[in-house]
Amino acid sequence: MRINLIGVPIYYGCDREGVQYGPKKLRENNISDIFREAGLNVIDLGDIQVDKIKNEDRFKDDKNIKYYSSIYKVNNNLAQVTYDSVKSGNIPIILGGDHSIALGSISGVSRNFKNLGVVWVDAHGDFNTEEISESKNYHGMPLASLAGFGKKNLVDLYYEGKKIKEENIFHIGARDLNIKEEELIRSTKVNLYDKVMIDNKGFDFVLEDIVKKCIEQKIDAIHISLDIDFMDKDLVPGTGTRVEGGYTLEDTKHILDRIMSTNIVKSMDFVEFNPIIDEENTTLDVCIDLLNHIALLFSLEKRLSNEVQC
Ligand code: 5AB
Ligand code: MN
Ligand code: MN
Ligand code: MN
Repeated sequence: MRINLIGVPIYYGCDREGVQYGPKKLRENNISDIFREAGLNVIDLGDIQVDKIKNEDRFKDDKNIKYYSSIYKVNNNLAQVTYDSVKSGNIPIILGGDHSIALGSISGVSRNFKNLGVVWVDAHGDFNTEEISESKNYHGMPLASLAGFGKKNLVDLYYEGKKIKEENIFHIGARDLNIKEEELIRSTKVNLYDKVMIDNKGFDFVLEDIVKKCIEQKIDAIHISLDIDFMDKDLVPGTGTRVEGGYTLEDTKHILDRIMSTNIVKSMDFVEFNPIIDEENTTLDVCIDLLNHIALLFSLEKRLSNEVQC
């Protein structure tokens, strides 16, 4: 088992410059070494190419999705890379970039795992379609495409058909949903653990419910899509769409601990880190801390699987 790092330096999904420098900033801070020092084999596959598009051309190819063609192409290429990675038994960790990249990462992974589960950790639903989106920014839409809603070409990206069953989606942390987006997501079988529920029932209830459903539904692999704006706005100044009332670094680690203890987490997105709006590296430090924790959890998993083989 190897970790494959894949950078996707794109800001077209959020239409705000800076988030494209996330992968570079993390590499400057030795992200590969973090995994290597945890005892893991790691190969950095470099960046997916993102062509330069002028701001004034953002609506040229689709009146309802900014930078549509570029988002399509980058995600289609990314899907091939994540598919190849998981097919070879490796674990791709996709570094955004904005959250638009989850369309490609999950499309690729889902081609290999036929009953994939997705744990989406985020302050936002990312469940708008292009018709109901107010901003027309695609980073607020990828989960809807993956579940089969909205523009057909995006639903059919990489291979035909929706990529994840509604009931295999576990969304944790929503506290800023658009009205129509909320109507849409609540009309589906998506498991929505929003702020009201988390604050009432606690994280342990939520996490045990997810693990129980993964077993009942015979989910064969889990992809975690981690948007750092899940955390409170004061903890992550270096992200574009901050929301108050959010969660702590420890809460985030707690989620990772429980979900990764299933030993079926096979891929992950790490998105929405924008180094140019960061304040005194506050967000960078949080990201590095989280990535250290993720590396530790994968190394524990590797050790356990070696023991089982012996
Ligand atoms: B993120 C908003 N719902 O559609 C929209 O950061 C925000 O990937 C989307 O979760 C935030 O523009 C997308 C208002
Ligand atoms: Mn998001
Ligand atoms: Mn978000
Ligand atoms: Mn965001």
